[in-house]
Amino acid sequence: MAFQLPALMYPHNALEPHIDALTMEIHHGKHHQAYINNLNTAVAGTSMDSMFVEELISNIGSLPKEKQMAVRNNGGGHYNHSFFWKVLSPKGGGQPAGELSNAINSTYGSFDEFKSKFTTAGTGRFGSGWVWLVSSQGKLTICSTPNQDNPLMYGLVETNGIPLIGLDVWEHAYYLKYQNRRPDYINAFWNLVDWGMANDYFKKSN
Ligand code: MN3
Repeated sequence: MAFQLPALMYPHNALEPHIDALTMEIHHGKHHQAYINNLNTAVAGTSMDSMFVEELISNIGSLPKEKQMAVRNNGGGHYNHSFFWKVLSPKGGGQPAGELSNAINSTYGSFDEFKSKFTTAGTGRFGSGWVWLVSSQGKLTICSTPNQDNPLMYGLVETNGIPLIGLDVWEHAYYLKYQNRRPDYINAFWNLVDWGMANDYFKKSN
């Protein structure tokens, strides 16, 4: 069974004005689809094509050597974008509640301080990559990964754990609306974060 593009749970224009409809259309329909096409080409005719993408990218070291880079880049791209579409919500924004709110406050002092550290990690990522809030047995960490790497890639990245939120800071994620102004894009992102989902992931990670 080949990997398939997941449908968005909202229309392309639902995240306006923070993320514009054309960016969503191209990002989901072209960029994400391209990672899936390349992943399918890489795993065609192998047992990898019946695995869950999470399973694939968590075990890259055990895959055939000649497939590892293609799975890292394209399996990573597929997982990261599938996750990202769920982090974003037209009803998002505000602040986390419940256990996650308590954990953010005790780890970072306040929600504003957390936002500031996450923003710094995003603006500081040189070139293309992602910034994440990760839980490892309830311990929160902000980390950033290059290219399509992510915290599930055991053995390949510095910080491992369960992603609670993730932000794509590749230029293709924001260039049409924000051009070179990555900090403005990150600032707008806070209006879209689905903290309810992040809190659910956090509870499952403990
Ligand atoms: Mn992207």
